[in-house]
Amino acid sequence: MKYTPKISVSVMCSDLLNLGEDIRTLERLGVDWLHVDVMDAHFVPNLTFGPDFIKAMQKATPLPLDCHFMVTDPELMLSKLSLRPGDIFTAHSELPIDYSYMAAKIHADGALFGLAVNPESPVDFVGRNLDCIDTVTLMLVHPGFAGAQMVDGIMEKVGQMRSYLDSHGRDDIEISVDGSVSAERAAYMAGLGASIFVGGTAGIYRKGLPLDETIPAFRQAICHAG
Ligand code: S6P
Ligand code: MG
Repeated sequence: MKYTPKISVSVMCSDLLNLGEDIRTLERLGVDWLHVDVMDAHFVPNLTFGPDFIKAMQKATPLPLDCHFMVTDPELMLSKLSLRPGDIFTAHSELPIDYSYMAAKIHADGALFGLAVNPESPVDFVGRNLDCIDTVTLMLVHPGFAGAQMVDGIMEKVGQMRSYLDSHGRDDIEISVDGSVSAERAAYMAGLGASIFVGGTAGIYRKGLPLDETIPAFRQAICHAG
């Protein structure tokens, strides 16, 4: 397999009043990244975490933070953070921004820069920033909420994005999938070229099932696919 599959667990799905304990469990179970959804109630109709929360998370865990900014002003967010080597800063491709300046700052800290693509956005929305990105996140749901329903037929976009990136000389860019990613769907999308799987209520925080069960099952699914 060309890319090492990674599990990025969505923090907004955890028990926030016991987050410290949850983080210890996720570390013990060997998840790769923690996914932090930042929402501003403008770019998406919901409000979640901000830079101070990310700073607290950086102190709480050595795991890379996979920060997904669903905001209209990602540059403001970047100005309020110092990223650690290995952290990921993902902004949205729908904003009319030339990200090269922000990406240079992020890369100078040893962090990664990614672009997210909403379900209705075409794959070539990443085109004008192709030179400065390390990852692409495909939204499989309309962003804003955990537990949302997957958009019909959207998983096929993984293959389309993989072809687009490969044919533009960027076969090194890893594809992340975010939203209603179950273990079964993750295995299917691993076969189409995705390698980063955001796990929320569909894959990791499943009703009535402990993390000790869901995480090994999810790992098994993504490691034996593709
Ligand atoms: C959605 C957000 C996601 C969610 C994740 C939750 O706007 O970007 O990262 O946290 O989708 O997973 P699930 O399985 O509940 O959809
Ligand atoms: Mg997200």
